Amino acid sequence: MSDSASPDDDGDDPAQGLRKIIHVDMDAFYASVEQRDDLALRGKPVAVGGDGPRGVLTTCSYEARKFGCRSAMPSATAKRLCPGLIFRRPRFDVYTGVSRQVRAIFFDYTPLVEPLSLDEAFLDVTEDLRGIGSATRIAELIRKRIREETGLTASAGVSYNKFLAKLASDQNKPDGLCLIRPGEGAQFVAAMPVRRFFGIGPRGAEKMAALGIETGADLAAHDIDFLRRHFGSQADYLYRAARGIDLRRVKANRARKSLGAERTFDKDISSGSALREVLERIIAITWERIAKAQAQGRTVTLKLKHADFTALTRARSLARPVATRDEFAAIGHALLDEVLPLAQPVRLMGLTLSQLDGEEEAIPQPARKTGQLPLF
Ligand code: TTP
Ligand code: MG
Repeated sequence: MSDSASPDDDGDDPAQGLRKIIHVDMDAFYASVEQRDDLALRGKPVAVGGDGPRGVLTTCSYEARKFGCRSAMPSATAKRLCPGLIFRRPRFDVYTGVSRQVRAIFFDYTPLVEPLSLDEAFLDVTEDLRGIGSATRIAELIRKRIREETGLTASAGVSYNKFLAKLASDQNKPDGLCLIRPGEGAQFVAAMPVRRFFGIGPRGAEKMAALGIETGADLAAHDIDFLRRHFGSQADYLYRAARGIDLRRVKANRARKSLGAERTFDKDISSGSALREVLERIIAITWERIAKAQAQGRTVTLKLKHADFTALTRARSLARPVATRDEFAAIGHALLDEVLPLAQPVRLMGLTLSQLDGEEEAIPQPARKTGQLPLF
């Protein structure tokens, strides 16, 4: 679900032409959990999300995808495409539990695990903990254990870098595995539509299409100057990606950047008192998450989205972490007071705590072997 995130290039490993990387991604994650837990949903088109007028699908089962239903689609559109679509509310606590179970399985094979979201992660198994040696074999073992221990299916991509492993995990979904061997990357990428590249969102893909770039081969036909002119800081990443090269390391234990919650209203709100009431509920939810994660953060950010989707944010930072729920709530309300009265009604409000400290925990990197061809 993180395809819109811009991949950062920091921390390149210069020796990392060839690693053994697995990308694991659960199939129709939220919807599969709902089907697992309710027999009546098995084999049926299922959507997870609100079915109200403002609802959108977080995801839907593969049965629903046959009708054209997709993640992030308005529920009204999905119902039109698939009149028999069954809606379920998301149960994040259950998904988080499954995510923990799956991560525990990963850690049996390598400490180098980089989660991208609840349902996907990169694993560097160049030197796996069990001495198995074959990344493909490890991927199959992991998929089998996920099936046995959670009752759910996952797809895996195996390759020599992150970019290719992620493309590969999508290739044979659901319940599939795909291996891109050393030497096969450039060819695999050449045929691939650029919209499937990690870091290229729908808008990026549109921009490329306007430049006549539809596939990896089209992208590879342009030199670095052209890419810099049109894609700025993404140019180096794209230049390499088009050639199946990716130097980014798997970053274990990436520190969480923020914790928060937001609400989209059924009807736009413009009254200050109504907003204060909603803010109270958001504070309660956010603080519960903060307490559970034992997170400490110094910056509180309030976000409002207007009916026309323009956003308004206000932030306040302390010199030390926010200490108590009361302090957190007071800052939240002070930020809201700053933007009242509203110039136009809002459809969404969110509150986050960021600048989190105390979550980093160094994991030693394995010794790097250079010049050695990995066994896939
Ligand atoms: P994805 O891995 O993108 O999707 P998926 O697991 O549902 O389906 P696939 O088989 O194609 O991998 O996202 C994982 C979960 O994240 C998904 O089940 C629901 C959630 N999600 C959202 O809440 N909003 C979104 O826009 C997307 C894409 C996902
Ligand atoms: Mg998934």
